[in-house]
Amino acid sequence: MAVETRKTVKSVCSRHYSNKMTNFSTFLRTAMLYLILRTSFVHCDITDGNQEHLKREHSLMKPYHGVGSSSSSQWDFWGSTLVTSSYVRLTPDDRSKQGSIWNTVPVHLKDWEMHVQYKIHGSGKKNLHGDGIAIWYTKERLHPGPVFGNQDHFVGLAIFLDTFRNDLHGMDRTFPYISAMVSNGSVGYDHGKDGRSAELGGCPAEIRNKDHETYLAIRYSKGRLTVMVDVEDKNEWKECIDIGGVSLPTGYYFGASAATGDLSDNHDIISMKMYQLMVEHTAEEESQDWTKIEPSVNLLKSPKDNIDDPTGNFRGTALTGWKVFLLLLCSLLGIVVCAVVGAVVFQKRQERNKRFY
Ligand SMILES: [Ca+2]
Repeated sequence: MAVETRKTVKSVCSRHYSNKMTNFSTFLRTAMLYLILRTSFVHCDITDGNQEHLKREHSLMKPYHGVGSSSSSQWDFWGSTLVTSSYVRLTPDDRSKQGSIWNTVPVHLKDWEMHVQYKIHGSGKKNLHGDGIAIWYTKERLHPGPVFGNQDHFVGLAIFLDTFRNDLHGMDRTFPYISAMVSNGSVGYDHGKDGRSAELGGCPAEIRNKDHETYLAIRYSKGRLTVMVDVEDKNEWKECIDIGGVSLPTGYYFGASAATGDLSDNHDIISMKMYQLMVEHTAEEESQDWTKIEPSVNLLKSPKDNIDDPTGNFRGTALTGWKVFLLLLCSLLGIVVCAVVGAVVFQKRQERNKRFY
């Protein structure tokens, strides 16, 4: 079985914490280094000794042999989608297009990480392009509709790479904007608000018209949903969304869709690579029927609550460590600031006293 090393979960951990130490004094660096290593090890310990396996039946890769062309194909496509040997174009840079591509094999993994390489590009100037791409893990597949080319009131998980601002009142955030939504079908996507009323979290990201590769990683493990982006050509992940208390079943399908309206872009998927995360579960969790789980999010569940909860204990521990680290960092900064201010005041007084003598 093939194992890809470029962006494993382990590297997510090390990259994520690797650039936190710039612009500090040597003293702070030493203290921080200890703390950073300590907290990042808490995260990385989880996958140490395990392997992250590429699952080919859930992955879409160049040159996309057999995609959609036979009954045994593992990917179907619909609408304006064009499959070439180097990219899957969900929509061209034309108005009112919709396209999607869907894995035909349901996912029976409890813990997984999906890496999506994509490219959004077009001739439209700033703010004159749209609408974006959505990545799906849903109960149903190939149901065209108004949400980035897919059905509304979907059941499952959606990650939106929204390139067009619909909500002119929501000027507190910049676009393109990446957000996540989990639904059991009862909640609709609010286009007018760019999905803000139901979003679980998000981040702005400059994902359009880049000369370099752009990536998105979606990780679901033990009730925790993490979304990372790599769009700055630094070959490192940046955290976008990280929330606990998320319930997603097995047996759903991965897909990607895109849509254009009056404004447009080329929305290309270069690859979707699915990795199995080797994570241990309790006997009770193993005996549960994971296909019966209803997609939901327990927003009231704090990381602290997860410590005794088998659905998220390791992340709870890590976050507690992270809090301790932040607290210590703030204390250190406070001491340094007080020392500097004190020294300056003392020096000024000395100078003033000298003048009197
Ligand atoms: Ca939008």
